[in-house]
Amino acid sequence: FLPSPKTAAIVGCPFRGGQPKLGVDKGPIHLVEAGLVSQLEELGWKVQFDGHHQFESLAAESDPPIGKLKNPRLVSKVCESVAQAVGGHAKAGQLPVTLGGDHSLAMGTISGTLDAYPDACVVWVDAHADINTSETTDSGNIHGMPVSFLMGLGEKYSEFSWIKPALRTDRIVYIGLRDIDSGEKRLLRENGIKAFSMHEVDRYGIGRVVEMALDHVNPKRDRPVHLSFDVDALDPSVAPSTGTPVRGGLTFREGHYICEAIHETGLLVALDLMEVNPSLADAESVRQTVAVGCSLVRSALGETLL
Ligand code: B3U
Ligand code: MN
Ligand code: MN
Repeated sequence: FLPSPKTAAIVGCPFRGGQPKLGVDKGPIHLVEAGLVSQLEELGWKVQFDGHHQFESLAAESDPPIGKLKNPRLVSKVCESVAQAVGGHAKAGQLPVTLGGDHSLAMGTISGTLDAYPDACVVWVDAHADINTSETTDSGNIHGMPVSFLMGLGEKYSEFSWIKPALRTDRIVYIGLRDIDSGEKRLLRENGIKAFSMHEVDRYGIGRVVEMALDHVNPKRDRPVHLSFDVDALDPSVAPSTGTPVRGGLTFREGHYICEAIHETGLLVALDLMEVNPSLADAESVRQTVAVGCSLVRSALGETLL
């Protein structure tokens, strides 16, 4: 789908409004400072990066909860601007690589991708399903809800009216799940949404899981793919610096394998790397998590082992 020479556009999103922990807004800064831009250039990509997005001007004077939703106006405005950035890069034939920041940003990135490529499918790699609605959420944190907004599930709020419910339930597949709220389990079941939890990764191995996942959302391998990778999909021993680590996650290789296999399809049109939080854990854990984040992006953009 992408013209040559291939250009990646880094969309740095220092944003934490979708969850309560400090520091996740520093994730993109650390990923770029670790050398991500030059690493991608070494893989043969042209890389466009004109600094991280600034969201300060989007803060409302007052942003009280709407129902259970926390920071709703800010999250909505930020995601709307991210949707425009990602959609613009995609329409210009570039590969947007969005660095989070918390995963509420995917409301923006996937909206942008579907605007440019209405036929795209989503591979969502995460410990969590992020499909709570304003009714099912316990935490009120919008990073646990982007998928429901993209699908138009749950109550509609005028503050989020820019979001088109453009994501079909059969155009997303999950890999790595292991911490799903009961309301989310019901939503997945009732909407027939395909998910490969860690149980399926154990049973079939990551190779077959990725193949089955793509068979579901992309049977003819002709649809553009948006890969939304939450670093907490990885086991906390591999990626400790993240807001909601859950044990029993993907190994280093399983995480990279997903990225490599999606690169091999030649169908990747957008990538998110979310929830790297350099303020959590010790310096060595932060270095390790940032390094893993960079290497996941490199794998998705074509780095091979041989
Ligand atoms: N499902 C919970 C927890 C959670 C979701 N995403 C993350 N944590 N990172 C919630 O808050 O909705
Ligand atoms: Mn997530
Ligand atoms: Mn997660």
